[in-house]
Amino acid sequence: MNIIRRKGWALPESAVTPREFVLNRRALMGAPALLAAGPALAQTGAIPPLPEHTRNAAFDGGRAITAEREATNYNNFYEFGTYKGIARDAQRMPRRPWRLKVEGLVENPREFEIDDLIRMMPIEERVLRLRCVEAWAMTVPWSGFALKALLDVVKPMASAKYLAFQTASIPSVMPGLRQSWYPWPHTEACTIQEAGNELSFMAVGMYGNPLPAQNGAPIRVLFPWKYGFKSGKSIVRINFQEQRPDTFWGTIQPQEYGFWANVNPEVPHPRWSQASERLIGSGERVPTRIWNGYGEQVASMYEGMRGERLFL
Ligand SMILES: Nc1nc2c(c(=O)[nH]1)N[C@H]1C(S)=C(S)[C@@H](COP(=O)(O)O)O[C@H]1N2
Ligand SMILES: [Mo]
Repeated sequence: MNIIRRKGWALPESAVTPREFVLNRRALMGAPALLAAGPALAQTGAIPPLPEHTRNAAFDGGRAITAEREATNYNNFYEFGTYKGIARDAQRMPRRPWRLKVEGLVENPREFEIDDLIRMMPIEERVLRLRCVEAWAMTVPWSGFALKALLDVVKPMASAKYLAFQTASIPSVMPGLRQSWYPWPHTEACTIQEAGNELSFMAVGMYGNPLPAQNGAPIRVLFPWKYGFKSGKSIVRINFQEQRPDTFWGTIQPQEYGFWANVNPEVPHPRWSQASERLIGSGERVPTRIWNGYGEQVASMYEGMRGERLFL
């Protein structure tokens, strides 16, 4: 058994709040919005360690785990900027307090305080591959819970066909939100059937520790068989709805980033091949696999679907 404990050096966030964040708060003290948020920001503090949990041997990643410093320093998180080096600036994002609303067509709509949610869910570790549409990939030990377990708590109604995952918008720390041509807030979506698939995962940690800001703290979704842009970060709201939600990338460029976005080496992006992928860290190139190698768990969901562009 593989028990995951926090590292001894895991500190309350207040002890590691970077200087820029402190300066930023002071610089903006006069802003009415921030005054309103003042008490909440003042409480930005302890991030509890993850509860003890074990690795689920059914998800071993199938390849070498990416070095932690690579996976946490090469990111896509457009709220902080459109370049890969957003990790440092993302530290300004307050990770507590944090609430996740789960609402819409569910019998038990809930607003979870994040640490209550983590305490109540069955936390496990899974090593999963993440494949970005830009043709790089990483393999990460994520801690979290099956999205299915959340469905069991909120109980979707029969009319719920889709889930929309909305990322936090915090203009005071997310300079990307000023790029007003993007359809903020970042929203991505899946079907109710995809949400109930055992592979759909809500991550709250990686490498045994709470998620770092740049990877989507404190909670993000993962659809390991789809291109990474479907896996929204820093989620504040999950809405169950009947209509297919408008999505971030589907609004920007629907011809290049479709709703389904399942990984397939034989369906090129209009501007580049998807036949192979680069493993971040090692730089090695390996062949891309259909469904990112997870066909056994997911392919049957799409059997017989007609008229849908399943692969981008
Ligand atoms: N809110 C939000 N979520 C997001 C993104 C983003 O820009 N904003 N980028 C996506 C893309 S394109 C990828 S590949 C993954 C990257 O996750 P990582 O930085 O943890 O590797 O996050 C996805 N989730
Ligand atoms: Mo991506």
